[in-house]
Amino acid sequence: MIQQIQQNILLTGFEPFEQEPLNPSWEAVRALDGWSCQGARVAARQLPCVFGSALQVLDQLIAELKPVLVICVGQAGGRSQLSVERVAINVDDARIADNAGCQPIDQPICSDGPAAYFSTLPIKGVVKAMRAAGIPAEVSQTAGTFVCNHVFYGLMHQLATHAPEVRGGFIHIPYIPSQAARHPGQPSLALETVIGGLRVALQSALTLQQDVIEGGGQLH
Ligand code: PCA
Repeated sequence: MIQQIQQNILLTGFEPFEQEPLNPSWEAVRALDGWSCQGARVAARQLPCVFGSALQVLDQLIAELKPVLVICVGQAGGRSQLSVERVAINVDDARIADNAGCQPIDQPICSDGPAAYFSTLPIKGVVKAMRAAGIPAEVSQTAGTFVCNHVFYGLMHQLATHAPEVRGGFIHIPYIPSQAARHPGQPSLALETVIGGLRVALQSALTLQQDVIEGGGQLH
């Protein structure tokens, strides 16, 4: 009998941080746990919002699941669209303490790593497909310098050095409405919309061989 080997997609979200009762990144990715896309199956996992340990957990998950695609997702309160991140930079510079009370300032994530890594997702294609599906999306030029950028950089370093054939990237998502209700004036997107956008991202990342050539830059 031929045994079918199940291919895994690793999709991560974060635990809540900065006094939020929930993190929409975890709420969205856990809704996709077990979802099949292009013959691969989503394994949704939670990362701690802690410098260092988040990457230890991520590296263990990659070793265990041997995913064909990794997308990490995080909350970016204040943003209004799904933000497909272009680049991870080699620095931790925390405005607030992480969930373990650490607040690194101007520390390299990897002392012998390059200054930056680009996402290996077809970022323009993902944004185009999200918009075509009616989901507000943008290319983002910075993932910040907190735990999300830390995880994004660590992910790309791990893949570049150990599994260069595996695509990886990071998507920031806005608050969901229940959070924005406690932060008057802040934009939000419904959880269902975010989940739909992540489905589109996974589909595009597994099917688009090459990124589309389309403007996605910013003047400043
Ligand atoms: N957002 C934070 C860390 C965890 C999360 O969901 C960030 O943007 O760095």
